[in-house]
Amino acid sequence: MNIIRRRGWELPERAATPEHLFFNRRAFLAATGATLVAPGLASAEGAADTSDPSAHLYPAKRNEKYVLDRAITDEAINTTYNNFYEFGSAKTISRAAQALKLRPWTVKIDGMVAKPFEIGLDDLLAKMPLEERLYRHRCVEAWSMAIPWSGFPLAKLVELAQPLGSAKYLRMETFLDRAMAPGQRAVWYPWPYVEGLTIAEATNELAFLVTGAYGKPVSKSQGAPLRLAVPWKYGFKSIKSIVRFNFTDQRPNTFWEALQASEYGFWANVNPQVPHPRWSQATEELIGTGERRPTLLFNGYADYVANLYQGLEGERLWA
Ligand SMILES: Nc1nc2c(c(=O)[nH]1)N[C@H]1C(S)=C(S)[C@@H](COP(=O)(O)O)O[C@H]1N2
Ligand SMILES: [Mo]
Repeated sequence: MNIIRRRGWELPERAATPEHLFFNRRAFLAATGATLVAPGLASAEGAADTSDPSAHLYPAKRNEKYVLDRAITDEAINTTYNNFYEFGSAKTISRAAQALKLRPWTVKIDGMVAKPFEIGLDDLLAKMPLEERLYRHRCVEAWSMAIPWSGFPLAKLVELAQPLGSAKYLRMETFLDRAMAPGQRAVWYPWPYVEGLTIAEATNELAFLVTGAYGKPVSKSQGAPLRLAVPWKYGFKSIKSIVRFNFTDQRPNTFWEALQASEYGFWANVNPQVPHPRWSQATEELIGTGERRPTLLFNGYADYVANLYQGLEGERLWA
């Protein structure tokens, strides 16, 4: 991949191993195509879409409870160094992601709930208490960022959904639109992107539905207009551009697990002592800084979430 010109914050191959290494040749083709972007374009694309009908909701008031041990990642980096396979398997999808159409955006809530319903994103936003939280974000590829997300607790959506006592899991789904998202034409992936949590995880106070970032509506490349942030888990659990919340008693077969179960499991909690089958998770690169740091158990959120896994020691909790 020597022909790719990297920006300063991008990692050499030896430091980050993408989820898609399994499909390395295709990834290589996508990556080389994606670098044909004029320099300077990318940062402009990270800017807020002023036509967004939710723009007036931001900035939301910061909840000071969630503190960082590191600097916030530059917005220009966070909005242009992404994993969003719907728009390509390279990190440089921010330009392609501008094709994402954000309105109308309807969210379906169904399965084991009192009464299934659909709700428009702006109606949902009007019901939810928006706040800003500073969260760490740790990708399974051994890099991390720190982000000022805005949004609301996933627990508030669960409350709105009124799940039945029989529901054990929350299954979440990204849009499916092959015309809009060229990555979804790649038939070797199990589209649409699916993720899942137990109800206990989904109602933990840390589980957050993101609608904004950096004091404005969340950017397309970050998974607008509605994405998850579960910061104690590897980044692939934090599903982007969600259109469906399905309550079920069956453990969801998630996107990465369906592709490569031996490497990406359902639980995917961050643990520096449990290596990925192909690389160590002991340290991480803080994207944009050149710094490497020891990775923290549960990405530093053990006080909030360790109790969720008591009695589940027999499960593959860490990868
Ligand atoms: N729908 C969807 N959600 C997704 C992904 C994706 O490809 N498609 N990638 C995941 C991975 S691997 C990571 S690390 C984070 C990346 O979020 P970011 O681009 O905002 O850093 O999104 C996750 N959610
Ligand atoms: Mo990731």
